[in-house]
Amino acid sequence: MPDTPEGHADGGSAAAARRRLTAWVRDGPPGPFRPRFWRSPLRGPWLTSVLGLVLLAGLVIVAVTGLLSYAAYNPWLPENDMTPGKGLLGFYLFDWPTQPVWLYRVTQGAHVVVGLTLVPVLLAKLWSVIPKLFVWPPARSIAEGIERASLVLLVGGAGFQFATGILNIQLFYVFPFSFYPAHLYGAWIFLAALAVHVAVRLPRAVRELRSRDLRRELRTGVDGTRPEPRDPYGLVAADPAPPTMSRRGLLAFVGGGSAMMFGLSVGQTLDGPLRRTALLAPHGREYGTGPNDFQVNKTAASLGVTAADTGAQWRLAVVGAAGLRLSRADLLRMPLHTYALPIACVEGWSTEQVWTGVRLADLARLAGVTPGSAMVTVRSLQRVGYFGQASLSAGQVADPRALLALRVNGADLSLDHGFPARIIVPNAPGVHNTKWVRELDFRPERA
Ligand SMILES: Nc1nc2c(c(=O)[nH]1)N[C@H]1C(S)=C(S)[C@@H](COP(=O)(O)O)O[C@H]1N2
Ligand SMILES: [Mo]
Repeated sequence: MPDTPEGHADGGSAAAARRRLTAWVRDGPPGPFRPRFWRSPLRGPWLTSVLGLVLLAGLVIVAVTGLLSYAAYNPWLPENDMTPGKGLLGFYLFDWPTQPVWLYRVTQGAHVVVGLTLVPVLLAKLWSVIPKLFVWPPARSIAEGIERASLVLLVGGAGFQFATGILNIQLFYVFPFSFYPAHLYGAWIFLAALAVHVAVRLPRAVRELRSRDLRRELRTGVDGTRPEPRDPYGLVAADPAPPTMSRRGLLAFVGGGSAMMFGLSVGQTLDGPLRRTALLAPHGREYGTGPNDFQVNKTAASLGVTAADTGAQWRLAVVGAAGLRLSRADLLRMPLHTYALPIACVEGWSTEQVWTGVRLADLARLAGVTPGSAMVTVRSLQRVGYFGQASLSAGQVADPRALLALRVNGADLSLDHGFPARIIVPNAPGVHNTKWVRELDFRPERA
């Protein structure tokens, strides 16, 4: 039968539909499944390799600091790690030290700031390989099918980790699961897929990187921009459009985006005037006044902690071999010590302040336990929300700088910073510096 316009002759529509279907099966459905759909003359293995290697270097920092953060939570202590059935994934390398005091500030600041900085690179990398998402047929062999399925875990895992991380630092808990275990499981899935991807592609990426001279690319404008030579992987466009941008322009655009993310968030890890540059820092404006004028994570009001709970009636319950109740005046009569220590939040921001209070080790002795062998579970007055309790290791309790702080920068703690008393432990994640402490429950560690 001669070709007829679709649906003109009786019976022709069925034949045309069949032909269309045959063409779909052979060449893929129309649109992005057809190679000629993708026309950017910049796509190619060299560009993908440049973006991939930059991304890899950054992801190594994000992954290492992320796993360190897991260790920093002292996940083996009660109350600290609620991940169900974590098994081997709950692995950490060492007990988190109290020394140097700035370590978590640096590692967690790097985790968040580098993660944000990588967002433009990740998007550009995905853009550079997006034609591969639509490759037709979906798999020519079982091996290829498995390889492509592993990319679902890689891309999905990256998307999940970046999305949950960014939503969490915005305190925007829209996901229907708890951040901490989800980000931990997601990390292992993503890292496993990434390890496979790197093992398979790294040699190729390094080879491709040598195929063009970066300095030369950075000197080439739009006029001199030509597509990369056709590649066996199908990244280079089959029918490239004339360039509207050079590779230099693309790299500058991505690099500029990353520089902007870095520049507008790194200030949240610094004290002093540069802190005000952190326009992307989500908690930028919730400060106190006077000596208490520094970042507040959750306000007392938002957690239902009232001035009445924390007034003259307040007593600290100290539980151990002995049990006792102390008023704030009792605590102020004990030996007081002053140290400059940072609060370093898992959300990336950090700040150093000067804290005055009673040593946890002295309170342990009052409770009849020996510092160095006892951990403590700290419980707060708060009635709603998370982080109302946390456990500190025996090593943390024994550090002379680990305080039940009563004052900050020479003034009484403000209600938002944890009045009447809060925990400050050197090098601990901010979330373990429990505010509005109600009870210190000392017990032998690993009993
Ligand atoms: N009771 C209680 N303590 C808490 C929190 C909380 O939500 N409730 N937030 C923690 C977190 S996540 C951090 S980073 C620090 C922040 O202390 P700040 O608000 O005084 O800066 O407090 C910690 N102590
Ligand atoms: Mo935090």
